[in-house]
Amino acid sequence: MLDSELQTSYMPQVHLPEDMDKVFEHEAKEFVEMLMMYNCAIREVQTKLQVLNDELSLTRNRNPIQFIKNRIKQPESIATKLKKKGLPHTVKAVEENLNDVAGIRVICAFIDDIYQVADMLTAQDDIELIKTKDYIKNPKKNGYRSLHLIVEVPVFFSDCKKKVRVEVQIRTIAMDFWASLEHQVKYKKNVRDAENIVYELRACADVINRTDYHMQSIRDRIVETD
Ligand code: 0O2
Repeated sequence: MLDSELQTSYMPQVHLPEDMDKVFEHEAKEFVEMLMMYNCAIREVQTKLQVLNDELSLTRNRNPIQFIKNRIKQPESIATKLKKKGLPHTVKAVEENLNDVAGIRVICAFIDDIYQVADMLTAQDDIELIKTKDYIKNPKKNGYRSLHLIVEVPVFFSDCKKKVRVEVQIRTIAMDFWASLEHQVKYKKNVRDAENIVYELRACADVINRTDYHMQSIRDRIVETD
């Protein structure tokens, strides 16, 4: 059983299953330490983003980032993903194969802010860009749009330094609004009229995309007159 001291009071959003040591092959303690490490990596990347936003707010009177959300993948979801990929339920398998245990979502007002934030973050010399998936330039069939970056950030502990992966999803407010509703359809069973809902969501995604670009062009005209 897990030592109660290991219960993640510093990670209140993580729900540890009762049978952690069964689920994670007797590595429950190491698993909680791993979650702590991902939690630290989230804090590091989130601070970097907040610093960039503060600086731009002061120097250019602009706030490219509207708000930031973060989440640690729940142990059950980690176990499900490992099973799906045919991998053992071990800390090593998680660290080597899962990119999204630590997740940060950055919400911007305009599409060009998304790319500016991504460029500024990945230009930092302690951030290593591992992978980019640009679902804005190449939207998914269902209409999903977002820029995904997998980055590695060094986290310094008392006796070692570890490079930790974080998935950063950057999208507009409208794209986020769309993705939240679509996520509900995806994970809810027996949704009535699902086929039409999928079709209508696809249409909404196109409207949102046109509106995002239109809003940006209006913003540009306003800025030009400054
Ligand atoms: P949750 O519940 O949000 O954590 P990979 O093995 O990493 O290459 P993966 O995980 O499919 O493959 O990567 P991808 O495509 O970058 O998607 C990662 C995350 O993006 C998903 O995590 C979702 O959060 C989001 N996402 C991707 N596609 C869609 C989509 O069509 N609709 C919505 N609403 N979100 C999407 P999870 O683990 O699937 O889910």
